[in-house]
Amino acid sequence: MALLHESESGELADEMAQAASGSVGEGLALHGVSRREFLKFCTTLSALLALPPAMAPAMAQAIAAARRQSVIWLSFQECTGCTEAITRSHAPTLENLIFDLISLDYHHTLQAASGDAAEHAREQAMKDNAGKYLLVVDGSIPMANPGYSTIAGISNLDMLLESAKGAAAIVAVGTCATYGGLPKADPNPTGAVSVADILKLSHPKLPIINIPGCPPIPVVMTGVLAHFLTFGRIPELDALGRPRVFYGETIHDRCYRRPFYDQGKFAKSFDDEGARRGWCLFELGCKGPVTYNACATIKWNDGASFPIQSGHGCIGCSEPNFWDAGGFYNALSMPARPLKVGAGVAAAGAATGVAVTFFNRGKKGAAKAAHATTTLDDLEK
Ligand code: FSX
Repeated sequence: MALLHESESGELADEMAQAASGSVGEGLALHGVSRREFLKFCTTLSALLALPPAMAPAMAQAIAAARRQSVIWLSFQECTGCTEAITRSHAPTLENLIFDLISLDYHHTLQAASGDAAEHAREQAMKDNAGKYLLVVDGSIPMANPGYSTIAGISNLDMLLESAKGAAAIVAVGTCATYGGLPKADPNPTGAVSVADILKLSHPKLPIINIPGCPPIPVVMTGVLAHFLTFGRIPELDALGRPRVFYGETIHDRCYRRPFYDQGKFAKSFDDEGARRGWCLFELGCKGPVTYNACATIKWNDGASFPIQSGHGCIGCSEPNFWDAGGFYNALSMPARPLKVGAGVAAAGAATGVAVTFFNRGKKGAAKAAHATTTLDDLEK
């Protein structure tokens, strides 16, 4: 700003104020976004949210008429991977979100302001949008000692409680915020807990959306924010607080290697013939069968790929306690026995694979009906 001529600086300030105070439609016009481009954007968004294509025009109308949603984003004990991930979102992009759809009033990694000015922005946004802002939180909260993690001298716990008071809803992004994640891994030296662990007690009526993943899929984060903006309410959630539209199926349910699993064809090492042929990575530790997430359908980096497509099994990063749930390269134990029987007996192996598939489908079906996580213990039983 200091480099701009005074009149230019005034124009820019006016423009920003207008975009911030007006509707999304006004903001879009200000940025030269055409109606056609905006409709295309809404079509992508409705597909992402699994809405019928006919919803796109209604969605465009709702978004254009809405005011830019105030968002306050707090980061606690985490690695900043969640913020790194959201900067790679492609539908909508983070730029779409920030400049066109939301008013990101506080995010200490992305905002230009620092120190007192940054804290003032948070306080002002809370005051101006009381009862209406979305509070996004990544990272876990240390309960063993408030001094383990502070922002502007305020403990994570105090900042969470204070910022949650006037929020319309909470969005916990990342496995750290949703379940405690890496900081909570055994022996949990900071006494890390999740956002819901605290807010379910202090603000029992406040809606909490959990978006797990270490990090979560970028467009799942932006998609949930866009959903709130379009419909003014949170999406349908499962028993763990996750949006069903993104976490309703396991990675395994939609994995393109699934036919090999069903035929009992498994890679035995990362460089064997099976691996080269793209066979199932189950015996190499893939946690796809017990992991609910959309990696196999939405994928990453503009839909380019996801871990299993690049030759590595799913590590189950969006499931509770995944750091302590066994080694990344240990196969889920249940199907290991019958699969070994199948070695060298191709036909029997295929039949065994099918039987195991049905067994697992039964297990997963039951878990799905209750919408609970299928655990390694479940499969062992
Ligand atoms: Fe945790 Fe996110 Fe993993 Fe990292 O903010 S979910 S350690 S990707 O950064 O919180």
